Amino acid sequence: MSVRQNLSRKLIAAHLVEGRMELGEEIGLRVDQTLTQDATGTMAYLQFEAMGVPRVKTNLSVSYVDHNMLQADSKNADDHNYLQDTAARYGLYFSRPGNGICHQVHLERFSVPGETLVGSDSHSPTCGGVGMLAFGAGGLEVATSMGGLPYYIRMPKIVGVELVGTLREWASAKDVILELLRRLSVSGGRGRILEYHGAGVAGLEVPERATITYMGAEMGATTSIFPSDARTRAFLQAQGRGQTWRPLASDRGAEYDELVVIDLDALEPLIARPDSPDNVVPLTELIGTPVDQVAIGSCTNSSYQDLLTVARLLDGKIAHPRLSLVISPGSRQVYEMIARGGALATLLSAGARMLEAACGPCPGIGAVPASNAVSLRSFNRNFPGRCGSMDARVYLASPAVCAAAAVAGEIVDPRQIADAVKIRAPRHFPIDDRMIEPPAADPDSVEIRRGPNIKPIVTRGALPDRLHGEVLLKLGDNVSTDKILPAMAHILPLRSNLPAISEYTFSTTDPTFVARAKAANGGVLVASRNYGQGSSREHAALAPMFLGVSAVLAISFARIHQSNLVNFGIVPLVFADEADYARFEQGDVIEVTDVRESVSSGQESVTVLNLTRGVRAIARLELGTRARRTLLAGGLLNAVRAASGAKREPTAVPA
Ligand code: MIC
Ligand code: SF4
Repeated sequence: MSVRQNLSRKLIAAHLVEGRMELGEEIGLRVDQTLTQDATGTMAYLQFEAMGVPRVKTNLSVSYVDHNMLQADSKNADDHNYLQDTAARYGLYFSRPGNGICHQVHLERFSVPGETLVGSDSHSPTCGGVGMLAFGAGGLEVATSMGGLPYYIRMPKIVGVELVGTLREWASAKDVILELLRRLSVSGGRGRILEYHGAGVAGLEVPERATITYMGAEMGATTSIFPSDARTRAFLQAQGRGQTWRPLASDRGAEYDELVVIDLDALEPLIARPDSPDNVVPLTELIGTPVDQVAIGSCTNSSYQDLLTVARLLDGKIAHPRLSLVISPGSRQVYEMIARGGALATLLSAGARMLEAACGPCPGIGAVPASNAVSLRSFNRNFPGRCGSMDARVYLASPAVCAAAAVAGEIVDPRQIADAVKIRAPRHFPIDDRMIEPPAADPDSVEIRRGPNIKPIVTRGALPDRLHGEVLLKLGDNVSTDKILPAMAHILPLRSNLPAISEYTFSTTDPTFVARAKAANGGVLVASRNYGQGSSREHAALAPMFLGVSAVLAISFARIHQSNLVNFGIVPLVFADEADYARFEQGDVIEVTDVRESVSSGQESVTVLNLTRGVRAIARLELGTRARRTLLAGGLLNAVRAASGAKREPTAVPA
C-alpha cells in the first residue's frame, strides 16, 4: 500500500472493523456519530426499539425535527412527541422543531473532524465540509449503527478533486458542485468518495465547503470530504468548539484512483435546468427567462453568509410583482444572526416571505409553485414533482443568482447588477443550545408517547427458493426515490404508517400501480441506469416490499437505495448485458428458479427467465457476504434480531 495516503483512506483505515480496503470489497466501519431527521427518524427508532438495545452505543446520536413541520393535522406533532421521548429514553440528543435543518445544525454544533457519521438522510455528507467521513443511509442502517454495529459500504474509488485558483465575481461554491455535476452527471459519483484538495481549498469557508459536500449526494457519491485546516479551526472556534479541531489532510503527493481538476478562476455562475441537477448550463444561456417563484434556503444554501449575500442584493429593492420570494434560514443560529444583525429586516422589507428554519419547500412541504410556474431555487434537487407540482419547472442556482432574479422577475446576471461581495465567516456565532435537549438522566422513567399514526413495523419473510412474478412497471434511467415514493406535504406525514404511505407508491408516475401490484400479489420492477437516485428514504423500498415487490432488475442502482432494497428483503438484480433491458416489458412474467440457493452459495449471477417472451437474461448478484445473509433472512431487521435473540416480533409480510 502507498505510504502517501489520501485522507479518505486514512479515515477509513482508522475506522475499519471488517473487510479489506480493496476496491469493491464490502467493508465495515465503526460509527462514531449518527443523526436522524423526523421524516426518516420515526421508522428508524421503531426499528431500533425492535432490536431491543436499551441505549445507543455511539459516541453521539442526535434526533432532529426539521422536515414535517406543517402540522396540518396531529400526525406530525404526534411523531415529534415520539421522537422527543425516544431520544430521551435511548440516550440521544433531541433538536427541537424550530432549531433548524439537521445538516446545518450538525455542522454547527456537533461535527468533529476525523470522526464517522451515519445519517438517515442522503445529505449527511455535509459534515465532510469539516473533514468528517459522513454517509447518508436508510433509517434501518442508522438504527443498527446506534445499536453498535458497523456501517457497511463497498470500498469506493477515491477521486481527488483538485481545486485551483480563487472564485471570481459572483461564482460561488454552488457553481463548483454544479460544474462537477455538469461534467460527471447524477451518477458520476457512484462507488466513489470525492476528496477535495489543492491550493483552492484554503479560499473556501466551511459553509462553502459544506455546500459542495451536501450536493455530492446529487452525484450519487458515497461521500465527499474536505481537509480540516486553519479555516476549519476558525469555524469550530467561532462555534465555541475549538477543542474538537484537529488537522487532517492527505499526504503530500497522495495517490487517488481518479483525478478531476477545477479551476476556480475560470468558473462562472451556472444553473441546473429542469428536471435534473446535472442538466447544467451557464447562467448566460438563460438570461431573460421569466421566473414566478424564488426559493432561497435548504440545507445546501442557507448559511449566515448565504443569507447576508442575499440581503446585500435585495437591500432597498422589492421582490418583482409577478413573483413570490420565500426564504428559509438553515438554522435557528442563522435566523438569530440575521435578526440581530439587521439582514432580516432587509429581507422583509424586500418582500421576502420568511419561513421557519426547516426544509420547507425543498421536498414540497409548502410554497408549492403555481401551475406551470418557473421556480428558481438555491436548493439541491429539481426532480419532477419534487417541489409538490408536476408541471412546475424548477431551476437550481446560487443564492446570489436567485436574489438577483427575485428583483428582476426573470433570470439576470448578478455580475451586471452589483459588484460581488465575499462575506467572511463571523468570528463568533451566537451559541445557544437550549433547543437541543440532552438524553434523560433517568431513562427508565420516560414514557414514550405513540400517536395513532404510528403503526407497527413490518418485515418480509425469509427469501423463498424461487422468484416468480409479473413486471409491474418498466422504468427508464435515473429514477429518483421522489418518483418511487414522493415526499410532498400530504404524503410525508405518513412515514410511520406503512400501510397508508404505500398507497402513494409510484403515484406520480402511474396511479394504477398500487391497485395492479395488489391484484397481482406483488411482482418485480425493471429499470435502467442509476435506479433509486436521490434521497435515502427507505420507504422507497419499504412500500414496494409491503406491496409484494420481490426484486428489481436494473442496469445499475444508486448506492443507498440498493442497500435499502437488500435491507428490506428485495433482491437487486443487475443486467449483465445492458441490451437485455429491452427484452423485458411491463406485464411479462419472469422467474428465477434458484434464487435462494444462488444467494446463499455465493454465486455471482442468476438466470432470469422471461416466461412471456421465452427469452432469458443473466443478472449479476452484486452482493457481499453480509448483504447475502441479510437477503436470506428477509431483511436486516430479521438478520439482526436473529443474531441478538430479540423477542418481540414485528409483523411479517410474505415474501
Ligand atoms: C430529501 O432531500 O429528499 C430528503 C427529504 O431530505 C430525504 C430524506 C427523506 O426522504 O426523508 C433525503 O435526502 O434522504
Ligand atoms: Fe431538507 Fe431539502 Fe436538505 Fe433534504 S435536501 S434535508 S428536504 S433541506
